Amino acid sequence: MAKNSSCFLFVSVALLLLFVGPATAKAQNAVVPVGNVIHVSQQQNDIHIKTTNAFVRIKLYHPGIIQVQISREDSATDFSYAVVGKPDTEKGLFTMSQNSQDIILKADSLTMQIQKNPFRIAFLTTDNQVINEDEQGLGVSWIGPKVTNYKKMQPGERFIGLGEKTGNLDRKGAAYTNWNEDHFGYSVTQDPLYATIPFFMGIQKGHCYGIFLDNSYQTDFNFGASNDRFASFGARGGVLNYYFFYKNSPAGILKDYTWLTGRMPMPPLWSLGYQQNRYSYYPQTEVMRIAHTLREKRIPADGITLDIHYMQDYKLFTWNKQRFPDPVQMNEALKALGFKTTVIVDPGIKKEQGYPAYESGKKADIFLKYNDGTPYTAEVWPGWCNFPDFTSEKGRDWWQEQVKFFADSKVDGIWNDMNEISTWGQQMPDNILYNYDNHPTTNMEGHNVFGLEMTRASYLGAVKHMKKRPFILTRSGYAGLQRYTAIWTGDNRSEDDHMLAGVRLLNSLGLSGVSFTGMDVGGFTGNPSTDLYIRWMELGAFIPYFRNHTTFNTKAAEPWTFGEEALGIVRNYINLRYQLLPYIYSSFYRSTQDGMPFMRSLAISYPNDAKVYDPQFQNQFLSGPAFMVAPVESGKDFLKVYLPKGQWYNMYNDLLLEGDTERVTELSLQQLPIYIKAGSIIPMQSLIQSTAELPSDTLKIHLYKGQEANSFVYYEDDGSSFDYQKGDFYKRTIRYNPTDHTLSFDKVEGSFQSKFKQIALYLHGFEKMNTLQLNGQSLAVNTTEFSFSADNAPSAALAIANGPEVTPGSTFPKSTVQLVEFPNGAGHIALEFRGRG
Ligand code: MIG
Repeated sequence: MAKNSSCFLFVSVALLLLFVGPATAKAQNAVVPVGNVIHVSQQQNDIHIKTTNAFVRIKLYHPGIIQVQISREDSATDFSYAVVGKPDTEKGLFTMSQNSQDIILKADSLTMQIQKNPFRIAFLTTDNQVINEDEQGLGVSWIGPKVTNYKKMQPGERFIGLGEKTGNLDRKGAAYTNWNEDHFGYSVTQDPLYATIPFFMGIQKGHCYGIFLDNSYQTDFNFGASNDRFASFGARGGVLNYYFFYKNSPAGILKDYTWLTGRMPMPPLWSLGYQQNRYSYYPQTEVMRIAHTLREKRIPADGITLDIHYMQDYKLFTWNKQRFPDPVQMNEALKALGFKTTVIVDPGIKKEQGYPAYESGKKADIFLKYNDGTPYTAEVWPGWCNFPDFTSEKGRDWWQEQVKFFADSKVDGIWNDMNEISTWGQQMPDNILYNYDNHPTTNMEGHNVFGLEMTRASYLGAVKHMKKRPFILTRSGYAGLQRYTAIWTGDNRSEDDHMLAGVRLLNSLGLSGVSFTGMDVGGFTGNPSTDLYIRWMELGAFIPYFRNHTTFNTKAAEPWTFGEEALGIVRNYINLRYQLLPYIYSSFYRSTQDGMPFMRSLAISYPNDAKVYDPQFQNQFLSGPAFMVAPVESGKDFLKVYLPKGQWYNMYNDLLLEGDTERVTELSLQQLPIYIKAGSIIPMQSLIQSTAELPSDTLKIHLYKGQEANSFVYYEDDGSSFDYQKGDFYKRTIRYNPTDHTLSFDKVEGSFQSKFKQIALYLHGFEKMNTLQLNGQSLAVNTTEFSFSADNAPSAALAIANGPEVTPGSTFPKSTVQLVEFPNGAGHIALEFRGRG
């Protein structure tokens, strides 16, 4: 059987060559359709189909994930830089039947109907409703090596995701190209930008699906731009290799997409603190001045980043000894102050006789070359450079060894810049060859994965030499980058629409499997107004990677540089972030488990609510499960906010607001509009100045009364080593049950000792209290105030005040607050009830 089919394939290739061969010139211009099905065979979970002009392989990859590969030659491939999930080998994932018109594949959650004449794929629910289908007239076709799949645009269909892409949350009517490029001070409509993630989700009539086109050539997506007929995706070369996901919720699809392309490891705790950047802080005394000023002014911070001026003539793996006479001593001194150092790296290795990195790279033969065997040379900061081929194992190994330089210098983070590759002229020639892990290819296929593979080498080298969790940041990347690195959105401008565009870029990255994302808060080029700076920093406290950065010829942008009022407000929000770290860290833990991003477009929780796509509300997002943030441009007095269905509390005054409403909110510069979802469980800690400092031993749990049961997985570990992978973590689920008024704590999992010995419970929105019990025993209640503001807050701006009235000392209706030992049985548990206030 197998023998017969391969024989058949051989003959058909020969026939194809006979027919197509002589007409090559013409075929270059022609649209070559996929054609009709002429043969079908099944091999375990794979279906092989030969059509008039193509070879198709359909693989039932994993429940809810189907891989489709279509190519002119029989060249299906299992090699991918993005995919790490292995296909299920278990038999019987689906049943196949066919008649003269169709092949029907039935799996647990969906049905594929493959029409034979011409070949068209439709994905259906098990009750035969269309989730997604090939456009009947256009299907799949080639023009030269360029392949495109045209899908029928369904009525009311929306499209979200596609990674680092500008534009609206709903991408309908727009088209995008994936080709990693550097755009200094880009416009808010620029496309493409720095990174490629060819994955999007479609939503129509309550159905939700995902499509990941795993092809690293330039890829092109069209969601009904300049046409009323189709949504298409295609590549400039290679196999049309896509994965179709069906789980009927964005969260379910994200879980499967990150199962396939991998999930982030736990970040080092310090990388979730505030990061102070500038292009560039030097010399050493200036770096120390910044660090000391942050401490003196009581602005919590964990990171200082060194930009290109720390290097000698911009040469990688060197320190400029005039500016930084003793980097080890400086980095140790920073550590003593509670700071970690991140340094920038670029991929270009200066071509200079006697420069060790160049000599050793040349000797190890790791540089990218043209097809005539000479190294590719281009100009970037250090002058004329060669570039490691990160798609070769020896290139990555070489880089990993270079990274030891940073470990030896007591650096904790590596910031991968310019890795699109960006060079002066911004035109990387096509005829540069890549090893592509022994699948030799040209820049046309290698370009988009260069950045990803650079971060892989940086990550592995840092893990190897630093012997703890490193922080890795990148500008460029490809699908799957979350396995190695955080990403930030490059050279934005200090303008209102850039702040909002940045929110959408980060939301879109979150919809594309990347949780650890950031933007230059305050803007990279130009100078923000004081108001814009404040608004952006307020927002920054709620985004995943919180760094302030600006370029060399702008006004300084540290929190104290915009006056006392700005400093007070900004400090307030940074303080809040530090108090929220137990919540933030636990939310990142969730990203490591199921790909749920920390920063969530409202489309994740409310995909079928048209309002969340409305341009006036599309920038609202959830920061973790509890906080809904409504970004505000500078100079506004009022903002219309949309509260999705359910109930929400105003964070500042505990006022309960009914959802499914639009509200006009009066603004004050001190308060970014933030709402807390009813039922939320929010673990917090006392204020610290950096994560190197221990908080008090009380975990403060804020509970917001709700109508629906809710739970929160609390997670803690040492924040820096990999021991958590061996079970050394502290994890427990906290559950709120509004029916019997209980808050309960599941048994602890893991061997780690929590840094908290007691719990203080803060109840929001509860009216009266009769009894308050801990495991059946009555507890005293006090009315200690809790406020989100800390020292030096301007005019109590963030105090939570005006909650519903309760009589101090009164008790709680039929409530049992069940607290199981925390931590691990030891310690006393305090409950505080915030009454009025
Ligand atoms: O050509 O290293 O996006 O954050 O400060 C500019 C200097 C190179 C671009 C990065 C920016 C960084 C800057 N880099």
